[in-house]
Amino acid sequence: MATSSPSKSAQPIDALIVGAGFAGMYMLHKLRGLGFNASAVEAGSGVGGTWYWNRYPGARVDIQSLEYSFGFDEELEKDWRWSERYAPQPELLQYAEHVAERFDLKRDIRFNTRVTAAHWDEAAQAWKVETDKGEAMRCRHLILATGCLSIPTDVTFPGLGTYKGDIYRTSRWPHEGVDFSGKRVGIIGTGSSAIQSIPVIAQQAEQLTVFQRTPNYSMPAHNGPIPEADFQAWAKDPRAYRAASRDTVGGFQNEPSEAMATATAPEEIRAELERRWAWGGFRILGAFADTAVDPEANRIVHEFVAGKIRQQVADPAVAEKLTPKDHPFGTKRPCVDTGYYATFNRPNVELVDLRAEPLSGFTAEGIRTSAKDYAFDAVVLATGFDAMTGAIDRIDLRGAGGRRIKDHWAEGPRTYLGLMVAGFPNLFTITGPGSPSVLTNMINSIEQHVEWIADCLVSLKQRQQTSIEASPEAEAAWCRHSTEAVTPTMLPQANSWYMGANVPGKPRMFMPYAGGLNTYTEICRQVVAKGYEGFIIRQGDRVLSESRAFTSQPAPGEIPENLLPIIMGRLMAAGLLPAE
Ligand code: NA7
Repeated sequence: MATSSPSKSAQPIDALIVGAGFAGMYMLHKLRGLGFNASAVEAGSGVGGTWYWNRYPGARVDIQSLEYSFGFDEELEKDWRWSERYAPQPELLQYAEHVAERFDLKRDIRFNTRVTAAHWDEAAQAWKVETDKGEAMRCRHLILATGCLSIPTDVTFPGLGTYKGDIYRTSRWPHEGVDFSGKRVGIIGTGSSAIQSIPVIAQQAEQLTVFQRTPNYSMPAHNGPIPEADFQAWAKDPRAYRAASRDTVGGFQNEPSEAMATATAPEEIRAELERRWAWGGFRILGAFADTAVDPEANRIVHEFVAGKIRQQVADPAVAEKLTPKDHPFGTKRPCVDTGYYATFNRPNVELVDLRAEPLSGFTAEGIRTSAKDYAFDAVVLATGFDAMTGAIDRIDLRGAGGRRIKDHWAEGPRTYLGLMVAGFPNLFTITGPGSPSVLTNMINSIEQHVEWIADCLVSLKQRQQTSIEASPEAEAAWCRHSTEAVTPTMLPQANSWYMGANVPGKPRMFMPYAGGLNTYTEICRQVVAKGYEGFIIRQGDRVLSESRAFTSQPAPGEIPENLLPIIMGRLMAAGLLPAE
């Protein structure tokens, strides 16, 4: 830690926010509006977070823009018009800039600056923060708005350094864009970033070769102008529309059905899935109540999607390779595409199945697999992120007694409500591990967290309390509750980034909270209503309020009768319910 900063003797600011994506921007605006002395630090040269970094061709949001936009300010809402159902990245970045300008946020954001260390100073009841610019800052509250998918995985391939062509990462795309005209291009990965960029790159490049290790499920966006009926549904009462979005499992409207696929006639299943496929995007996820829990119900939806892939891809062998087989439908975040499968019908596009011919590494000319050498002018790495914990792990973060977050999270990220960590006073995470975050419409999750944190800071200030931290007991109870929420589902069966499975050596743990945004919001409300249950609140070293238990679990909703045996069975097998 640097000790010679001129700011060292100054009073700590009320809050330092790390990150100026949508979460950081709203947090800054909210706290300033409440009279707090707050500022933000951002690694990029501009606002927008995800939409600042991920500028690859075809990048766009996978939740409808009417729902993926801020609802905290009525005037902002009324003034902004999205051009398409699913806005493209440039428009999302323009929106972020518009928000920053409208609320004059940039004057309190330090750009091109990365926080490298943050240590809790018990005596001062403040965080000492350092940046890569050598600055030292102090703040009462440290709020990590660092994003869930902001640090690319450190994927390396043998011989990568010897490759003579150009290398691009979807997550660090050049701001000036890339012209692939007349080029032979290879792309590694078939996650959402690749699935969005492949159709666009294929139209430009002379030849595109897609290296696929694991196929994903992808639904058509049917993108275009926002249908008038959808627009009117929002315009007639934007408040009610937002409230309805927030009061859902996923933070977006999805027509959730209570019907069971296993108890529905095949022709009705088909009609319902066709209707939702024609609607596009994530609507299919709400078709049946048992898809996420019952393997048979899941297989029914899988078969439908596999049929759709066969319909779109002319060569049956290629269609077969593009069909997911290693994970149940919906256990990884499904992709939303524009012309992905049909792209494989183009004469200039080739699919390489890395399960059949594993990738050996790079040569000076391109990529070598066990079967042959491929020559490229450019290679795109769409290889994913060190999700949810990556950005936090990279900060030398030490709480009370110098405990490192890395040690605290050695077996996976443990938090209370995905908002705070035991032993790390006055440290908040926005959409952190243990919260619904990546299983939801991020904007709605961000707004809920920002408002909860702001209310908490107001409450502390009014009572002249200097610190709040999660009790170890409440943290343990939240981890147990999170495990109970996900165990009955098939979500843990996939080798997904939700599980940390895409990063070698990362502990396997289902990181987001799977109980639903609506349930989660109610839990957070109850925690506050009970006087910040599960938190230890201090004034200096004096404990003012200490309620260590976490009891705010709302009664589970009606569970359909034929799902009960599956749910109970899984909970018992996991030791979460006593065996009968
Ligand atoms: P993803 O979804 O994590 O996709 C990464 C892809 O890269 C995936 O297909 C991986 O295959 C592949 N990959 C990663 N490492 C390798 C190596 N070493 N060799 C071959 N292939 C590899 O990241 P995205 O950026 O596409 O999307 C992230 C989220 O952003 C997405 O879920 C949306 O919510 C938005 P694998 O599956 O590991 O076999």
